[in-house]
Amino acid sequence: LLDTGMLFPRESSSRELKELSGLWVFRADKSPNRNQGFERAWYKSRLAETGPVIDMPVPASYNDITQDSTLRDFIGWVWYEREVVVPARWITDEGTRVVLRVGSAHYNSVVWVNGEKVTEHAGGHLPFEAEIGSLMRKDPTRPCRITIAVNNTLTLETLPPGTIQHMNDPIKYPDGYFVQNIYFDFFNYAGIHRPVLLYTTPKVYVDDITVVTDFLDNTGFVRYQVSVKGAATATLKVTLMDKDGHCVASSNEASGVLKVVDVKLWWPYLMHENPGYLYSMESEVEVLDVYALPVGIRTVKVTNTQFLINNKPFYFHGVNKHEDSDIRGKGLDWPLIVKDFNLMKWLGANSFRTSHYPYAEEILQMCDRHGIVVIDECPGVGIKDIRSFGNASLAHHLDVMDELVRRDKNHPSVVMWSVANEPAAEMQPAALYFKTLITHTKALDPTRPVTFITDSNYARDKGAPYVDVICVNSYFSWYHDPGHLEVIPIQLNAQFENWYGKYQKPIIQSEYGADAVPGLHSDPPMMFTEEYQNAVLRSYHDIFDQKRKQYVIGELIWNFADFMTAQGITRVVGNKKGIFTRQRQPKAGAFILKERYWRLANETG
Ligand code: GCB
Repeated sequence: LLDTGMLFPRESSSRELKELSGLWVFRADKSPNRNQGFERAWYKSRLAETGPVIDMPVPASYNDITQDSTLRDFIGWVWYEREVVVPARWITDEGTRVVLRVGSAHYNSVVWVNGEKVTEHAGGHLPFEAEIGSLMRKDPTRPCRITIAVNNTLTLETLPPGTIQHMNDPIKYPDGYFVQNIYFDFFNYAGIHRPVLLYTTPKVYVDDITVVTDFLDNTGFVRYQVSVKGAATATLKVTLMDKDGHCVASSNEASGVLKVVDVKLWWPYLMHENPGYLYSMESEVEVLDVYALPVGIRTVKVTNTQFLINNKPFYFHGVNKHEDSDIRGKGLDWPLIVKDFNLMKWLGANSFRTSHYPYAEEILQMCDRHGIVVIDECPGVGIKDIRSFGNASLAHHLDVMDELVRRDKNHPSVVMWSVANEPAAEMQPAALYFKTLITHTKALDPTRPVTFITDSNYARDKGAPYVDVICVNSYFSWYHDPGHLEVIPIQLNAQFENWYGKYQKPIIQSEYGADAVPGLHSDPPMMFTEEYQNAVLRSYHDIFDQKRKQYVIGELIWNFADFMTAQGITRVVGNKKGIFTRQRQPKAGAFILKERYWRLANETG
């Protein structure tokens, strides 16, 4: 189990922060074995001294930044470097910890500071960090050189999994040719996707905080645990403050329960006139370290027909998203984030799923503040090969859940964990795999329901017995019976009745939709036109309306916006199932959803 916390870096009276966003020096290692950087120890000197370099923005995927298709489609190690000068007091004060934090880098990363390795990390969507102050103090006169090597190669043991296929036929392929096979439907963007930063803490510091909230009548309860590192004993003061900065509860214990009279609950934004209410829980160690955590007080429960937030039924009317946009790929981009939130509110969407990997913490913080509900999905997408159910894969999957829950456990917006998307759940090893994975996740967080998203047959799915909510994807009249809109009512009805009949658990339609190339029209509707996408949506909605008063507790459109995929014969410059284009302009389907979601908002919240 993980032995350190991963609190989001925040400035306070005891902590400073320095963002390293901007231009970094960059080189892809295009040597035949992709390993020259390690063989020649590129981290030992400035990258520019060992070969040609280019400018690379951070955060961003590197793939779409240049005109070079070999970089867009590159597989292997790329090298980033940046020199940074830090305030002298960070170095002279031996009592300061300087932490280097990478928000995320896809997929495997190794980090050096002034030529010395400080950490490595496997996994593309979660943060990692290392204390580097002691290293910087070895030679306080020189700037600090940070080198990060990132490798996007996916194997059967990575999440998502992939395979490297060597093409040895000399008649068809050049010498040494290989390709990356993937089993998921989005472009394998790579690079440093989220901000890299340096932050300081005192030697004695708040390392982790866990809060679990509850309420009874007008009283809120914040059960908390603060872990302090760097001292055997420390005097702690925990203060919970309301939005106006008034103290509403406090304690001097490292763990306990804070009672809040006249509690203001955290509500999703369409259920309450004052949604997304956040208290601030300030943890202060001796007078040394201060960390303020936003806290929303709310409960989540699942019955066999309902999903309850604060004991009120919640109906998910929302979207599936991707972190994806032109030029930046999967790089964190504030204008895009804020635009997407504005569009979700325009639509009346009350929720989304982080398909198919954990999104940036900055996005979850927006959800907390705006009262948007999140199904938090790990990168378990494309588990299709029987070898991906092996022990090494499972061990890594458990580790990723550890890291995900550690990072996201305190977000009130996160109401459910999704451990996978469309795995081959009918395969024999899936039963033990999902039993283990879901039991583990529930042990990490007993307060939230756990699910995975299935497209398997209800009678043969071996993971479904372990989930709290059945999440089903289906593409009737698209991948099955393409062009036959008339089959949707009968097939969708059967889908719901079969799943509910077998499991008596609430059901979310976690994906449905159709590709629409913006501007393509036909009446009567034909596949790939906006009219066809409209017709699919309308037909699904009719059945949702029949079932939502029974046990269907949500509908999430696939997808919020068009997104990039690998090239292939079914994808026309990416997946076009967005109701918005990749540039976030509405297709006709967006207006159908907008009308529907606002109607649902008025009926159900
Ligand atoms: C799915 C997948 C999603 C795809 C989508 C599609 O079932 O979960 O990742 O993009 O279908 O459009 O094929």
